[in-house]
Amino acid sequence: MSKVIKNGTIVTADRTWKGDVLVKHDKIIGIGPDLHGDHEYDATGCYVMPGGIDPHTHLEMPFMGTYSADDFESGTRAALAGGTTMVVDFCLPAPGQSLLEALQMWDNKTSKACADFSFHMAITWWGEQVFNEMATVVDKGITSFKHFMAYKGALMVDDDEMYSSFQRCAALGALPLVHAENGDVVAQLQQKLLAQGNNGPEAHAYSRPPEVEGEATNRAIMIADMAGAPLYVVHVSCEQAHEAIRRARQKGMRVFGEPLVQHLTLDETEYMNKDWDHAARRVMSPPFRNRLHQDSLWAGLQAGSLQVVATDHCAFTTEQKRFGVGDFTKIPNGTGGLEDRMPVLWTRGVNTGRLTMNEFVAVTSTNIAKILNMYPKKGAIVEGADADIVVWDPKRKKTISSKNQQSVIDYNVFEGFEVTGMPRFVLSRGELVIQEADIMAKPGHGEFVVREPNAAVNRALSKWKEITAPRQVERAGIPASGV
Ligand code: DUC
Ligand code: ZN
Ligand code: ZN
Ligand code: ZN
Repeated sequence: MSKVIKNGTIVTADRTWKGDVLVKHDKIIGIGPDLHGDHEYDATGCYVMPGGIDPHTHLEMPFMGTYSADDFESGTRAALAGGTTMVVDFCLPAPGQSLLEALQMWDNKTSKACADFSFHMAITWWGEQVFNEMATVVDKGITSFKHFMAYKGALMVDDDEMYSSFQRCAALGALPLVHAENGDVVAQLQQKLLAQGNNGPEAHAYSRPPEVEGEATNRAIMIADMAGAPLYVVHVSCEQAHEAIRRARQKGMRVFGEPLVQHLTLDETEYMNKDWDHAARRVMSPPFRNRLHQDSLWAGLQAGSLQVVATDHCAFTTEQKRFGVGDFTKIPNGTGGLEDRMPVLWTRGVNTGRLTMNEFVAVTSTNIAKILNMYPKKGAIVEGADADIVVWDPKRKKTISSKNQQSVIDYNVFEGFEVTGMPRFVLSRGELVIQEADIMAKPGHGEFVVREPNAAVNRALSKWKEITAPRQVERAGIPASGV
């Protein structure tokens, strides 16, 4: 059975044109004027774009003494409702746990996924077993490894471990990712604030100033350079981190930066709200920043120094957030956003002129597929690509509210946002899953997407290694080599 999306304007990362899109089974098989199929979907007045990809989610993840509330079913249903047809989630081995065992656990969570998914593997400890298992993980199609530079005593790795892992990534053609915050400084600031009696959610932001992020981002970039690895910095929230990425890229280093839709649109005043629940619900790391940082992130997306927009969807209920009453360090870190990323970014980005439609497609889909090596299977409207398609109605409006969201939590950090621009139809590998307010997502439809390692040519960063290659100096009377 074939399907055709008719009378729309196709918008990709590089062009905009009128045309129909023909789908057979799970693939796009034709693009052109006046195509016909067994089922026709009317895209008059709409933009036909590659489905969104969220490169950063935490579904049903054990974290800070609890589990994030959205699982692969509610999380991917929320994603589809907002035009996102694929998520890349984090597989998080406990320190000391086998990567392969953790992968099996994560795989078991995905049986009810409604949309396609992939994983990044977290490196939470280091040893020969991890070194060896990383190769198997890459063979299984997971070609990115996440490193937490914060969460001291839990997930954090030190520079020794990070340098070892980055070198291993370079050898395997894998992409290292970092959560860049200086965990030692954060831990000290947390203790100092608590000792001063500063225990509310606003102290969360004081304990994680932009400097801790800037320092860690610079450090990770330099370590990646010395290891000969590219680098992807998750949730870039401030100018200090963005500046480090910009500078590295200008030097020819292959460094990528990912702002979140939350940091682009919500600011630090949220933590000053008199309502404890309101402030705690917005506790995430890094915290929301001020307007100057937001402007820096928007500028980065415009200039190309930041390439993708994610959510870091890690949703906790109010009840879970209340674990931190009296001690902000116990508030589970994380916010939702999967359903809202595309409509909010369109409304605040495209409708304001900050992003072109093509840039919108690039940062929500195509760039992500390219950086994570799944293009053009994902992130593209071309013949042969997976038919992950969003038919975007630029006039469709809603007011965001927790009352009609797919996430299982009891609030929404974007509550009250008016959005203009939402999906009319969404196809996930050729299946109609969204038709305006009707959600036909099927648990179990989602499949694991295999990703390739980087070609060798994509791995090199600066010339640091060649410049510093050891050269022995012969000296009279002294043997050139020590022993
Ligand atoms: N930050 C969060 O806010 N939640 C999940 C993990 C993270 O780094
Ligand atoms: Zn068929
Ligand atoms: Zn993080
Ligand atoms: Zn995260």
